[in-house]
Amino acid sequence: MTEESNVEAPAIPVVGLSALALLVLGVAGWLWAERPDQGRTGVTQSSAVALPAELAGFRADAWFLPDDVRLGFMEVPAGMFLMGNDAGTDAMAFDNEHWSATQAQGRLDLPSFYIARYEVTVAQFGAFARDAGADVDIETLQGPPDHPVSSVSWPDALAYCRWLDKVLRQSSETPSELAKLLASGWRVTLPTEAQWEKAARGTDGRAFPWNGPPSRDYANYGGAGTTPVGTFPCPECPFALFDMSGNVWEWTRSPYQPYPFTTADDRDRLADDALWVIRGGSFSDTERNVRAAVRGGADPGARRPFMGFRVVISSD
Ligand SMILES: [Ca+2]
Ligand SMILES: [Ca+2]
Repeated sequence: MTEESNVEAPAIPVVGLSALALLVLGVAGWLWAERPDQGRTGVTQSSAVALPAELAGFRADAWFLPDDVRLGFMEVPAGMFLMGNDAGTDAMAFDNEHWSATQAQGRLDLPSFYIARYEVTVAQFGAFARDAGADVDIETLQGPPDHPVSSVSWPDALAYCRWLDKVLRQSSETPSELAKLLASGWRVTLPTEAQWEKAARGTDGRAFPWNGPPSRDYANYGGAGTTPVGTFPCPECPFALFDMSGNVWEWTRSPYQPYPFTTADDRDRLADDALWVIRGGSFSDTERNVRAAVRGGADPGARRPFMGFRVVISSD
């Protein structure tokens, strides 16, 4: 992890990623830098994590995952989707969404995967911190239990994924469908940015998950803080997912690299100071930044009140 903490969306003249000072850098994109430890007031000892006795819609006996047959994991079937945008397909597109010299959008064929219906919540992350004995940033668990967890770094998010992977493999509470996947080599991890974008926009190339103009009826953006996950019903959204737009930005496991997207170059072209892709915008962003194709990049050590994550169960 580097000393500096950058959050960057190259070529995106973003406003509203937070109230913190942003530096607009034009072609190079914007970023701001500060040391990740600045402003931190300490850590919460894992033994001191307070968890609710119960939480409506979630299972206190199953790590506060959603109370449904697959613990909130929604299947995204295998197949093609349209990734990326340019001004020809979306007037609000940023340069870093453009696919290639000849194509505005790419057609990418992904194997099936499962993605969490909600962002990871404060209660879920608290269950991890207590069970795994992880001492976490004091900001992380201060929100209400059904809000998205935030102020989590990229390693924090991956540690949660590894823990959830372990407990799902070990527990009799794990739905058989998920247990079979895990037994056959699938794993709990962060989505790639391609998985994330397919889950957000489905297969028809839409700009917003709800396939219409910007609307605060469907997502928490342009506001002042997080809302409980699932606050904004979106029956029009693909795969019955919530908060793919807004609430908190979501970490992915993709390093920030130019399109066309491929995982083949993730390691070969990984820079020492690589940024990792964050997706979806947050409560403090404008409508332009909560489009399904928006790509931000963040230093892996960045912990911000507008950045969280959700998990996938993936075969790769
Ligand atoms: Ca989100
Ligand atoms: Ca790549």
